[in-house]
Amino acid sequence: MSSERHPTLCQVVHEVVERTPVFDIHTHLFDPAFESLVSWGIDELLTYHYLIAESFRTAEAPEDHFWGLNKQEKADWIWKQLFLERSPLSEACRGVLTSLRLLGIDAKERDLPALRRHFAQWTPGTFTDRILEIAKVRKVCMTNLPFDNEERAYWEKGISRHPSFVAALRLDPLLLEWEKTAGQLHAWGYDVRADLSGQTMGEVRRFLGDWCVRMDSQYCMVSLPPDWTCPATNGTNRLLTEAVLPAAREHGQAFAMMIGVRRGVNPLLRMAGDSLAPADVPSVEAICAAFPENKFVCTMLARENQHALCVAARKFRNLHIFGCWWFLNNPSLIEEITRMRIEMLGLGVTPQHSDCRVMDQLGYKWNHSRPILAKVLSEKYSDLSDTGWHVTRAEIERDVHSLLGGEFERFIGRS
Ligand code: HDL
Ligand code: ZN
Repeated sequence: MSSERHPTLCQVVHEVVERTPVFDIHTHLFDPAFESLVSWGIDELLTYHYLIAESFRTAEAPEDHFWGLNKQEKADWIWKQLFLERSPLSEACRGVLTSLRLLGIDAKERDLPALRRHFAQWTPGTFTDRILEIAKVRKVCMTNLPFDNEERAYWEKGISRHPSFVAALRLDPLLLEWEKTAGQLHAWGYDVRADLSGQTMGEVRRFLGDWCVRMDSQYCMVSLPPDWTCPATNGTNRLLTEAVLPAAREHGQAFAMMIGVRRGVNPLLRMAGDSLAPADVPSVEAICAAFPENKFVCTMLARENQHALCVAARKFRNLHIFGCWWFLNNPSLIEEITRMRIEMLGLGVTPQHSDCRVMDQLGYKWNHSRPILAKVLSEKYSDLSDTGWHVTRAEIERDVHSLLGGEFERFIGRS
């Protein structure tokens, strides 16, 4: 492999990637100020929906008893099914153990009650600062839903924000469940109608402006199903093109589209029951072409869409692609996708985000992804050296900062 021809270069690349602080551009984590919404600790780690899906495969009709258990009982069962009765080889299982190791917690005794006792040393606030330090994460972007009553209450009362947490305005209820959401907006004083008539579009723009300002949101975002197409004359696309995109231009918001989820293919798994399907990349190209003044950020869930999405990003400078999302966040696929993206887009991409739901996961998700990025970059810099072009450490540091959130900040106008 070409990196073997330049071992020193390879060592420098790995060192720089390991130590460069990252902007994690999409997570489901909350600033500790959102108290009741903060998820951390071993029982939250073990009841992550990825592990619920995996543990359900190990027993007959587990849903009959699992959903009736409390959080600790659920974690006990998952620990037994996935860690004690069989080796925890999956990426999500490995992640639990990496997170514990990075926190200095030794799991080799396999004693879950003893593991729990370690977490008593922290509060949500001190744990947050410790995990940000361990994971070398300089900024965490949350997923923020003004439509969620519990979260909205924190925004409306006003909170003292943690400096490392920023907000993104999530719009799934507005774009995908308008009939229900119209009632919420109307109750909040926005003159909107379920049939989108009257002042609806202007009032939705006013709602979006109010929340972009209140949250100081980095960008607006939506998760779209695989059958989403553009152009189209449905309610989703009318709200998107007549309200969301104009508001995004007015308030300097990029618009992030996460495309390919099929919700609830197995309802028995509840949040763990979502799947995927290949989506329509020409629709991404069409919306970028139709709205050249808007900035689009995009990730797609199907492995089959990744090459075409790279080509789309080559065609439209107002399109920035990111992440190995969800079912793609596995070492074999991260390496394949990252290598393809750098070969086709150079440094104009954000290779990874964590999608963490549990604060502890920042440790493992970045600890697992960094070496893969370093491996691919080492190869590419070695190939560059073979042409006689030798990069300096400072140039490597510049490039890695760019890939770990710096280019994204430039793209969204927040650098
Ligand atoms: O819609 C999304 O943002 C997805 O990331 C879902 O939250 C999904 O459940 C998830 O957690 N993926 O990692
Ligand atoms: Zn997510």
